[in-house]
Amino acid sequence: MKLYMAPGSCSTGIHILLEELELPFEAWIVNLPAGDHRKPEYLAINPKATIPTLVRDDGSALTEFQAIAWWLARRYPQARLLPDDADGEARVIEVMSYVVGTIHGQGYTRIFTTDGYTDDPAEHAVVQARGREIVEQGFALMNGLLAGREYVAGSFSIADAALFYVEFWADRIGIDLPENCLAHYRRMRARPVVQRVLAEEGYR
Ligand SMILES: N[C@@H](CCC(=O)N[C@@H](CS)C(=O)NCC(=O)O)C(=O)O
Repeated sequence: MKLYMAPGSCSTGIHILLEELELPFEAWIVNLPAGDHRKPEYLAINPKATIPTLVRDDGSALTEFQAIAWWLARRYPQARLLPDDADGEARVIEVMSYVVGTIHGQGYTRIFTTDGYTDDPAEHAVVQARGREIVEQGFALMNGLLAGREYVAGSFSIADAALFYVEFWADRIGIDLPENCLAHYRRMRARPVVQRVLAEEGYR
């Protein structure tokens, strides 16, 4: 398989899952600042111009974090990356969708890609402040959910890989994580696979 990714981006969550599953794959770095994701070669693989993209062994490309994570968990069930019961599985997808769609998609995008929200540089600060507010509200919700639990679903699941990458971004840009999210982040960073993935992506 081939993972189209960028170090330290949301694709880090999928990178973690691939390594947790001990699957062989090729890492293809997409240089986002250089605009490689908008070049015809990449658009031929993923016309949405986003990472992550996972090209499977049959040559088909799968996009969207949640879809890739869910497919990996279902295709390789031995690692038990999803609860067995429908309710537990739905709860994991509920969290993952909120993390990717709201904390990342509505919060961090306002902070990292402010230009996409306004052409007026004078408005940047207010857009970024709103992004930070969305991110902080998101972590407050996740904090409640993690009370008394080591991982989102009790044991490690695909939702933890999603929550990890937004916690990692908080760490990078100085957003304080509430207590249970901080404990979750530290727990994730203590996992050997996460340490290896971050080292491979150039982080300590
Ligand atoms: N909904 C997509 C969003 C992925 C996404 O926003 N990825 C970012 C990197 S973390 C990206 O591709 N940014 C490039 C762009 O949108 O121009 C998913 O779940 O995979």
